[in-house]
Amino acid sequence: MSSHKVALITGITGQDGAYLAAFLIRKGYRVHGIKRRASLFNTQRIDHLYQDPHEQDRRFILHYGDLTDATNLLRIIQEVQPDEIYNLAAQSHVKVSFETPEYTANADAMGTLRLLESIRILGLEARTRFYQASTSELYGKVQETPQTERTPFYPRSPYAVAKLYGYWITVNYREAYGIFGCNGILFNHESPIRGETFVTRKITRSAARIALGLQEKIYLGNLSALRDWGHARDFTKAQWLILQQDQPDDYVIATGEQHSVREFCRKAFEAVGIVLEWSGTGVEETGRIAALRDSDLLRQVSAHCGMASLRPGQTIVHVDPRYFRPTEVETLLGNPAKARERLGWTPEVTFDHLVREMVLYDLREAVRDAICQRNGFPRAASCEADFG
Ligand code: NDP
Ligand code: GDR
Repeated sequence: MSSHKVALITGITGQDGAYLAAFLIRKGYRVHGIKRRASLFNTQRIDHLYQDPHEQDRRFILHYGDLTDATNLLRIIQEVQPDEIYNLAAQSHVKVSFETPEYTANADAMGTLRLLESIRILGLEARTRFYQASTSELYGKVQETPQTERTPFYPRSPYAVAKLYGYWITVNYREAYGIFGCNGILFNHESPIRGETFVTRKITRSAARIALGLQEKIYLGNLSALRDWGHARDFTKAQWLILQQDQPDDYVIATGEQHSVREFCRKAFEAVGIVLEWSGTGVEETGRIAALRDSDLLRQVSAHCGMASLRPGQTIVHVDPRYFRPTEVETLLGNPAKARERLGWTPEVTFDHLVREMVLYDLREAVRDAICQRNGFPRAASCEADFG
């Protein structure tokens, strides 16, 4: 009989899945993860944790699966007999949820139900604790600021509406069947491995690529949106703490600090020595280079690669309405007092540190791209390429 606690993580190939898996392995867990079949490798974020299936006593095991496939989830849970399930899998992009609302509901809402039902059908109510990745998007059109566990919800996207179902079905299964089910209401959290189409990573990646001359400009949507941004490393630790309590409960996880997209942009470009000035409003708003300064981050990578020839006055940030949402969440700010008091949780990474860590990572990526490009090695193989 193994002494390791067993965790099952859905969404293990995502940002949070990768941080949480590494954290749980360090804590001595045996970690099982569910990944989707994809036509290209989708395990880049967890490759460092991979263990060959032929190794004895593995602590990291992957299973093919999908939140839209009930029998598959039931079989995996029966096989794994987890002490803890972390339901992190989701179609997690708010803007994309307007384009794929039915799929988003199937994965994000029904997927949660399928996992809870599996626990019940298998008679694991007393054994398996369940974490649901709930979100500050539930507050949507906010009814009070800052938001707490008692603030009313008002979801503003198909994603948020699907997550509202996930939230309540978790509460309902806790009350109806005594399942140790908990919601972490997490505000935005980012990292160097954040998906490239979320606004923070889109900005840090562009700042790095513009500084190295790989890209000319960036197009963004609503620059005035306000978010409470933390670091995924801090936030995944909170997910674990939530399941270690004596009683199941729901917690807001946030930093309690708010910044605009415009401000995130300003900080990220400053980190690569580009001082931005804004002019115009709405779709006419632009960000121009006001000045170029020395940047310690750029100096760290400049030995490997040339820089862009940028000049003050150049416009590098534009607004493109294609990135606007049909219904927007303008402002989010969390109050993490309950998590601080009950879980002893406080975020460690500051906003400035988060931005710099992301920019440094993207600078290194951009250097690699630049070296490959300048030496005639494209990063991605193309069926159009002439390999002759
Ligand atoms: P990501 O988008 O980085 O990861 C989502 C994960 O879910 C990926 O592993 C993805 O697989 C997987 N997935 C998507 N659809 C399915 C499906 N149908 N079946 C199985 N797996 C699926 O999200 P994050 O790591 O940032 O977020 C984790 C969770 O927390 C999500 O539920 C998100 O909605 C929620 N959340 C996130 C916040 C944030 O700021 N990051 C804040 C609050 C909540 P693949 O790699 O194959 O695409
Ligand atoms: P969000 O994150 O919608 O809060 O959901 P995202 O980074 O996509 O948007 C944050 C804010 O920035 C504005 N924005 C842009 N967003 C994107 N993606 N691209 C742009 O070009 C752009 N320009 C401006 C958006 O309008 C928005 O106001 C994230 C996801 O991780 C969810 O899964 C999670 O539940 C919530 O955070 C909390």
